[in-house]
Amino acid sequence: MSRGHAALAGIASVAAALGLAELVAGLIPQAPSLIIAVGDFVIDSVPGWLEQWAIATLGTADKPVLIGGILVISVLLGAALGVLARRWLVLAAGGIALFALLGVVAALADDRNPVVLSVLVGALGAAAGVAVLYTLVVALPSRAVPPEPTADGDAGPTPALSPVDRRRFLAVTGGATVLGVLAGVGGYLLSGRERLNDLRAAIRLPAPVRQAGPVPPGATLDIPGLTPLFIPNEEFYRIDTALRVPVVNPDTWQMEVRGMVDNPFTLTYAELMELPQIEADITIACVSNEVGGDLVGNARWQGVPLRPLLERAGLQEGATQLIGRSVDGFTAGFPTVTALDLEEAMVAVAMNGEPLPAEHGFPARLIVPGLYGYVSATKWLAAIELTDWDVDGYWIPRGWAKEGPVKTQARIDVPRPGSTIPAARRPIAGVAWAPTRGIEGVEVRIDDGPWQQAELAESYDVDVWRQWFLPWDATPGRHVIMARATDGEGEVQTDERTPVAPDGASGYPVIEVVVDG
Ligand SMILES: Nc1nc2c(c(=O)[nH]1)N[C@H]1C(S)=C(S)[C@@H](COP(=O)(O)O)O[C@H]1N2
Ligand SMILES: [Mo]
Repeated sequence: MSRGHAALAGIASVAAALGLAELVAGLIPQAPSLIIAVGDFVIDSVPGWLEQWAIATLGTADKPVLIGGILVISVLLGAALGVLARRWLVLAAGGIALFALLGVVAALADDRNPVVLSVLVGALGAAAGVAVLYTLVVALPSRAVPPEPTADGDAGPTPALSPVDRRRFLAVTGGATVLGVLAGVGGYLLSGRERLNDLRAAIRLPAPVRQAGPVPPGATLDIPGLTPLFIPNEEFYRIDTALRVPVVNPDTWQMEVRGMVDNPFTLTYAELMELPQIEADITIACVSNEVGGDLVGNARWQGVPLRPLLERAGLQEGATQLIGRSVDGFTAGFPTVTALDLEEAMVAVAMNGEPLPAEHGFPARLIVPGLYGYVSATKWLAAIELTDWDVDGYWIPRGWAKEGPVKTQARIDVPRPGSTIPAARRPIAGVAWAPTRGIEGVEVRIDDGPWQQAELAESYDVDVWRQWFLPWDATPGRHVIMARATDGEGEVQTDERTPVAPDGASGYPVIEVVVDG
């Protein structure tokens, strides 16, 4: 058998192994996906700066890239094992078993994965892989007539394939590969998302005791290309360390309030939904958002305010930090006083009028105005823990600041940075945010001209970003446009350029456009 054929056989074996493992993982609710397990293991093992670099350069594509990388390595490994199998089938079979074992070890590193099911998934995958490899490398070719020895006496490790057998070999190889891929995709789709959407659709949100807004008509500007006041859920930025979105069943979900409190308690989803809820429009932002970036968004959130929950728990002396703990182990902590001071700080259950989407933390998450998400916005919330200030959330030992207040920022949306536009009278427009402080003014500077006051859309809530625009007679040539915001306390945003680490990017947004003559 040629090297090429052997490599194909190896790839088909790995496809069968991964496919069956993913299918089993999708069919049995608690069984882990080994691919996801390896990915999670990688995320947990890489240094913080590398993880942050991946988020910064790849954005939301970081997860597909990681999974893609794992698959590419698997295919290469499969090809190598196929070639190896020509002479040393047992060794190659051992390689497949080791490959599966690696996945099982990664799965067991996460103690949410049941041991028996993890081993089962790995064993079935390995068995499928070895079976396909044996069939293709041994069973099929052995029916072929052994070839005449060549001049140098080397007949090859396994017999060459006759034309008929070659066709049969390619059919079986292709079939195994296609079946493996289909099983893998099927398993991924079966992994609980569909069922979750049915559960979400059945939820009826209670009417809030305090409503957000109302949003005055003047709060939105009608300028093509300008970011809307509310970002639809499907378009809302998403940042988290979760490779597979946690699928949390609201019927079994519970949230604990515990730690340095006199009366720790637990709430079921039904109990949480019976508590008085508020609604609030809040702009949230990621500390990894570059100046001019889009890891920021505004939504209407609904949920149970934190303060009454903390009062019920009874804060102990020294409980200076509130830590949100996710079902996946992620943690984020911020000063307890923030939760007591801000009426809008909440355990959110809804986003823009519907139960939280799975990607944004279903069934419940924390939302705190004015704090970056990495210290506050824990999704898939499992517990609220009251601690002293010494306990650190997930990102703190990875090089990020302990406190994460959102920096005042403006962004230029129109004209598109780097675009070429016709010479005409047209608006320069964007959004600016300083949650909890509000935006009082935005100024724009074109080339070396003076700072000009932009027109602001009407403000109705300090926690919500504000749209702004400046009419501009665009003259032919290349232009540099910058902007800066002033918050509700009269503080102009700093022009000092800092990177996103450790506490958020600062500096004026600057864009360049070319105006056609
Ligand atoms: N469980 C969990 N919650 C999390 C995170 C995470 O990695 N895991 N990331 C946080 C960060 S860094 C941000 S910026 C916000 C983003 O929320 P969004 O994805 O709904 O926009 O979620 C926060 N909550
Ligand atoms: Mo973030």
